[in-house]
Amino acid sequence: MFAAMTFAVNDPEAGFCRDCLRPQADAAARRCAACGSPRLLRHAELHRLSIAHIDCDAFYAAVEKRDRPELRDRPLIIGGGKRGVVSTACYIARIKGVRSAMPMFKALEACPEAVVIKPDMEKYVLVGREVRRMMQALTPLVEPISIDEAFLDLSGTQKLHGMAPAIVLARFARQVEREVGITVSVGLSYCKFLAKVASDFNKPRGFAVIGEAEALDFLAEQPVTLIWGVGKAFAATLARDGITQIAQLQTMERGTLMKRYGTMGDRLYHLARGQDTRRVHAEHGAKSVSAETTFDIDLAAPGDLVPVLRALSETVSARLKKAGIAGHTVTLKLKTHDFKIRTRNRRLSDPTRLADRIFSTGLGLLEKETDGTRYRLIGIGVADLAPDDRADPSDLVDTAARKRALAEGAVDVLREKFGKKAVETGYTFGKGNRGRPQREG
Ligand code: TTP
Ligand code: MG
Ligand code: MG
Repeated sequence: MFAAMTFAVNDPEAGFCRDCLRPQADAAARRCAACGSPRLLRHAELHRLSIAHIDCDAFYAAVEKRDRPELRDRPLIIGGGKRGVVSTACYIARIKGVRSAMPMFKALEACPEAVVIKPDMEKYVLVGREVRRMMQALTPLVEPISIDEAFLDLSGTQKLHGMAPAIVLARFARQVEREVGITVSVGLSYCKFLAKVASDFNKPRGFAVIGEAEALDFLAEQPVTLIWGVGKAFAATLARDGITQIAQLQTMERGTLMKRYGTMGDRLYHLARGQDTRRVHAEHGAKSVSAETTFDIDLAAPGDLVPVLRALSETVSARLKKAGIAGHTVTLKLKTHDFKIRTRNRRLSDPTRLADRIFSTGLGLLEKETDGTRYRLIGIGVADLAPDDRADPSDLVDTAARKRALAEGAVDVLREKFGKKAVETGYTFGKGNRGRPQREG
């Protein structure tokens, strides 16, 4: 594995190869000394930058080409459907002028030989999720922007990966190509604004770097529309005031811009200078995943409470698996007949997403609370969320737990195939649903 290779001695000016990932010794070479690839990446700040934006190339079209290799070299348009517009077009069709949001008849005028496929959203959502999970294996700081793109903050991950963020990202792009069968473009910079700009720079299969040193000069040459939030209408306003280039904004004072354009003026001032302090926020900011049930009548007996706990654990587990996350702490919540809330937590040795581990941990907590108290509500959840690649390691010391984990994997497969009701576990079998299941954030 490449993680085991060391890239420590790597002159950023000489860079590395995006295909074989090997460091390059010759800063002037045009091809990789090891594999001959021309895709060399060099930049003076290469090993210092850690804010990335990744966007899939011609996303819907790429997925369809993957599934229909005979279309690989043909112009392909995804669209039609109800609104009769282009969702996206492959890069071959783009050469002919086809663009997203174009009416389909116009697109076909520009490229009559194009193959048209209706969007299959379900499929794209699954592929998008697969790519996102792979991102989450690189850093917990993944901020999704849309179905095919996200920001990643890789600061401080060098030790974990044994290589600089730039190489981690190139390896990621290669992994997506090999494992998912589509391509991505990467932008690497010191802030979100320029990372996003960079990812668009040499699409498809791009990898562009914008460092701090060149940010001002780079921005000076760009139109104002590059700035986040400057859409058509606002660009027209600026144009009326004689401003079309970022270079002009760079000479203006903050006060003047704010007086004219309010908070947007403040943004223009800072972004024109490459100043963007927005942080990368992890997905949705969810802190826990839980499920709870309020009973129709108050319950006290373990025999009544335990099956409900089991069913709720399965719900939580299913949500975790769907989101590709796991939780480090299991929380049991009880509400007594007189509305007093009791919460009990236990931190696990490693994050889990398995119903069995959530349930058995919750059971341990519940045992201490079944002292005759009547409860009107029970809930179970996990907190301290983490990407699920570190969850439930297969070398769990408890071999019985390992067996159950494997069995649970098999149950998941069956359920996926035949539906949730096809496989019921001992605890839930035949019990039905006793209350109203509720969802928590
Ligand atoms: P984008 O990332 O904007 O576009 P893209 O991935 O097709 O092409 P590229 O990034 O290489 O420029 O959007 C992602 C998907 O979102 C796209 O494949 C289809 C869908 N989409 C629409 O349905 N309508 C639109 O107007 C746009 C822009 C995108
Ligand atoms: Mg895209
Ligand atoms: Mg996108």
